[in-house]
Amino acid sequence: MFTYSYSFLRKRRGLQWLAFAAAALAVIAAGSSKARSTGGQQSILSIAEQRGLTPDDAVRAVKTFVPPGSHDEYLLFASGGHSGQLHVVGVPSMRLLRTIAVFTPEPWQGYGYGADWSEEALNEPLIGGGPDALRWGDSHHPALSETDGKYDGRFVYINDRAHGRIGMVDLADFRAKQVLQVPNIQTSHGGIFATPDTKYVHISSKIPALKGWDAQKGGRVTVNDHLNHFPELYRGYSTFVRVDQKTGRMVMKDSFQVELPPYTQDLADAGKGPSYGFAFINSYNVEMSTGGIEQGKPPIEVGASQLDFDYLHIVNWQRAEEVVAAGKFKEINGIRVIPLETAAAEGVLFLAPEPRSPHGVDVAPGGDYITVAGKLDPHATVYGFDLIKKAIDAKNFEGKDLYGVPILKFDAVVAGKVELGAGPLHTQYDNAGNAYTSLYLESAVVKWTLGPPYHTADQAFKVVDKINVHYNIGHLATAQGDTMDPQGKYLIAMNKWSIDRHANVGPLHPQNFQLIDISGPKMELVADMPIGFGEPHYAQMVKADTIKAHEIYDPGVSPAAMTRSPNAIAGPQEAKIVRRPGVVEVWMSVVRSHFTPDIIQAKVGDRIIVHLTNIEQTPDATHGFAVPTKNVMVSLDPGETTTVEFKADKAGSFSFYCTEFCSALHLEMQGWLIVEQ
Ligand code: RUQ
Ligand code: CUA
Repeated sequence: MFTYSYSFLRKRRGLQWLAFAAAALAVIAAGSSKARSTGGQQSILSIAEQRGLTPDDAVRAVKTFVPPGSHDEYLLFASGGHSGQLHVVGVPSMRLLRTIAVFTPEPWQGYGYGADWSEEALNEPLIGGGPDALRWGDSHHPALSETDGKYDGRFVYINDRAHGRIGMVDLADFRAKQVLQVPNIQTSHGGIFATPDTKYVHISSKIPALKGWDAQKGGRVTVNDHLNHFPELYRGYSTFVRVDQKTGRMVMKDSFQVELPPYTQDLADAGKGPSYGFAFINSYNVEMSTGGIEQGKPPIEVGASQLDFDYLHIVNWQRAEEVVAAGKFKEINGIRVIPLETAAAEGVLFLAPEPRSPHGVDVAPGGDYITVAGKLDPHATVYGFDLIKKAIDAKNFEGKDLYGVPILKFDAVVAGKVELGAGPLHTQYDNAGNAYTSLYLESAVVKWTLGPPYHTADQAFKVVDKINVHYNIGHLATAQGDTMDPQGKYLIAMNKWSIDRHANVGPLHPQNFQLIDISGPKMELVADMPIGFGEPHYAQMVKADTIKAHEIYDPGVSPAAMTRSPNAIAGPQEAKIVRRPGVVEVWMSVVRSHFTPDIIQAKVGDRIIVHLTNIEQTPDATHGFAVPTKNVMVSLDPGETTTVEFKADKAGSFSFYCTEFCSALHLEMQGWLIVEQ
């Protein structure tokens, strides 16, 4: 079966390869007839020799190989960072399957180029002021929807770190359907997370913003002096955005905010199981340093690190619902807000000290432990939810902060501390009571044990393994590792620097995802994947068969509403052009290889409205509708009806065309827009 070169074996890792070959033979002998019949095995070793691969490389290749035509077991939904988008990657093959446009226009998907809601959403002026058309976002933390604490494959939400925006992607068709501006928040970080039932998605502010923006509207302090009144004028906001269970859309009128002190709130996570109804938000800069070296103040990174402790914020959102229902809120910029004093007085908000300047806060699958990673401190601090609950009930407070928020006693709520290494940031979990924390400064992932009931007290909170990654890891994601159904198996290290890991494509290197096999007692690095498009932050990994997207739309469906569009037509026979003063409205059918009508006549200044129906019912029969010299580029999937509107602003003939190579006569799939003077 195998022919191998003895000189190769002798020269190089002969014994290892012999062992590997024997093992491989055994596998093949025990395996399918398919493996035996391909006839390709004879050259495995000679290929390995030619390519300079080691037996370990061969193991890695086999672990990650997904044969042509086969599918990956998991899908990774990874943020696209300041590309503003969301990436979908297959695991274990580490192949990019799809990028979904969310915060940034994307012509391939016809996103933000004249069609339907995406045009409006991306052109909506910001609450509180901003440009007419914000053309970027910084996507950080995706959150798949959950039912009973498990991913349910319905929707995915993602925040815009640069703004208080949330994008919602419908997994029925992998398209963004809503970009919601959350009031009173300028920048965001805490979340998105979904509550275990997706009743709410949560987002909190990053850098505190002017309280409800009202100081901007002629408050008593001038703009120049705002920062000198930081503790009075600025606030953070924790937002519970209500989700419509049928459409996944976020509904502002049923949402509410809890006002927070102007500490810099960082990451956040949802309670589940025993901690259902609670949310946990980290903070740093409780010193409220604003920088300003010229004014004799310390730079922020120094000013924000003066105290030994910052505060973990504990929000009882079920209590908050009652407080809102009792009318104890103020409406600010269209959302119901529980003022800080009310939140403190009514048992909505508590603080617990956490060692200085932490970063991630991650709730374990059982909802029982909450890990706060040290960033500047080499430890993880693990809080017990039972301890938190007990301390709240017993009013075991060490005092109150400046704003009257009760502070729980540190020793009363901490279940364990683990020394992990340099620069711990984020934590994920497996199905055996282990935690995995990224070590940014050390470029490593460390595996450690949780306490009872997973590990006995003497085995609890101990480091059990560590692996190097390349390089400067930020987030990490284990398979379903932030749900109540963690799978173990795989871990993705999301590295900020790649340095020498990939071919040099210029000074802006790709980010580097690394796949780590965590199924055995030792973690094993099995693949690198360059991400040459934005800087991913967090990702979530879900069993691929949880998601059941459509292959085609039913005839005439508008993806924005997922219902049949009133402007759908059945075929070319229903195509028509209707003219009114200043408006040309077209109902156009699109099919291989023709637009009907294929000539549209208009006058300069006319508003042109085209309702396009792709009447195909064949998977992959996507067509485009692109108009040169206009920002009009629509992508139409099989069955889809979409409307595009634009202005005929200058005279001329414009040859619109189909942008997808859809058929042998694709190149003939074009028409004319004639604009008369
Ligand atoms: S961040 S690398 Cu999630 Cu925005 Cu930690
Ligand atoms: Cu339709 Cu090309």
